[in-house]
Amino acid sequence: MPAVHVLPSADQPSAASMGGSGVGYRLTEDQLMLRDAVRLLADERIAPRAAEIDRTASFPWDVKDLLATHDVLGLPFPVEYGGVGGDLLAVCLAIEAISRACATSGLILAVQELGALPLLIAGSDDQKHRWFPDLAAGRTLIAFALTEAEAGSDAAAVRTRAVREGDDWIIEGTKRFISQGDVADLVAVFAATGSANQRHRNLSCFIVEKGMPGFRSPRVEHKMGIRGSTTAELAFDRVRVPAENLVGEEGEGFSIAMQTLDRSRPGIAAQAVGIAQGALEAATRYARERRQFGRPIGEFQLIQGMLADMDAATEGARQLLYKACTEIEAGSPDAARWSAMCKLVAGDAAMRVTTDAVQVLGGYGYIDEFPVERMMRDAKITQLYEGTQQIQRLVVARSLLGGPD
Ligand code: COS
Repeated sequence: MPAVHVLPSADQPSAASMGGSGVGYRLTEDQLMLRDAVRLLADERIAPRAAEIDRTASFPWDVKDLLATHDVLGLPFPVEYGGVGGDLLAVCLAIEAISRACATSGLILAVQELGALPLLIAGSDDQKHRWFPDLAAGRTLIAFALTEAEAGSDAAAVRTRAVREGDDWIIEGTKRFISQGDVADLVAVFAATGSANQRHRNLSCFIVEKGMPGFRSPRVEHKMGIRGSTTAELAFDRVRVPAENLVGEEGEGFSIAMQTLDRSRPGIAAQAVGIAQGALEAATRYARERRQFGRPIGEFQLIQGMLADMDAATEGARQLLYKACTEIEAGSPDAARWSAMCKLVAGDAAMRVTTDAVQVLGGYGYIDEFPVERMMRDAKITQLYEGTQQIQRLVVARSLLGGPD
């Protein structure tokens, strides 16, 4: 037997780059049942609405109610606050199953989780009792407002300010690109409470409630994809927020936002995997039925090769996503890397797979008689929001190399 050559420790791959903690996953009975039930619900009730939701670009309140009625919106919330107590993998299985039919609808659950995460991470027991039962039941919606016109990738550059006045905070500023910001009842808002040179200790997180004087949504963006999911600008004109709406400690906002993204990016990866799966299935169906040169185009090797690559890319992204959820749920110290990696791989897979699906359908792929052009438009956002793919690479590289560059 040849001697095993041991590399000097500095040259050895880290545990992180060798599969993490070694925690494996196997979907539990409950998770399999959840996945299948949500898939059926999506096939029967959401898929028939998807094209119309896209065409009208209006928020699908009926789908929100459907997800609420079937307890899907309760998944991210603990049982003691009226939720279902699903783990991260369960939430992602549901987002994937819904997004396979309609990416806009999958985002309803993803945003409900995203908006609630600051409270889940740093909220007090009182805050959870106050807001979670309604959120878990889907009676209310919550959004997450970090991004501003000048603070996108550079999340610490937030200019919205909150100033203490007696027992209240006064919030002034504008947020941009806030998913479901105009339809939400609550918004987790990140505002500067310190000085700019404190940078990562400068932000604090507040829950702003719909109807608070001075809080409004002046406009909704016109978008390429996820058209039924409203993307709002939010304006805060001296909005008075009581001190009990501060989430966590003053100055803790940046850390809360980063921890939130560690758990929410897998939700976007799940949306991407669902979109890719939907496109793969549509392209496969078409390849079986469409006849050219006297036979189904699925009999041509060039089409077979595309379908095989699409399947492999989708499954690869799915397996990384499930593994990432398991690592993050197990408390991996490398959660940021797992989260960034799964969104990076799944977002790119969704873009490639949906683009190839359009190619398999040829001219029919380019018109709205078939769903793949919508899926291709929807896929693009998964490479952009909750951190661009460039930011995901930066997070992974920092984990490998250590510290900011
Ligand atoms: N969890 C907890 N803390 C974290 C963290 C994480 N995942 N990532 C960073 N931090 C902490 C760091 O430990 C550091 O703390 P100290 O000051 O105590 O050392 C601090 O936060 C600053 O970290 P860093 O220097 O890495 O911050 P940067 O300003 O360089 O920003 C990126 C880091 C780029 C990763 C961050 O700004 C980011 O994620 N940007 C994208 C934002 C985004 O996704 N926006 C989409 C809209 S929100 S839906």
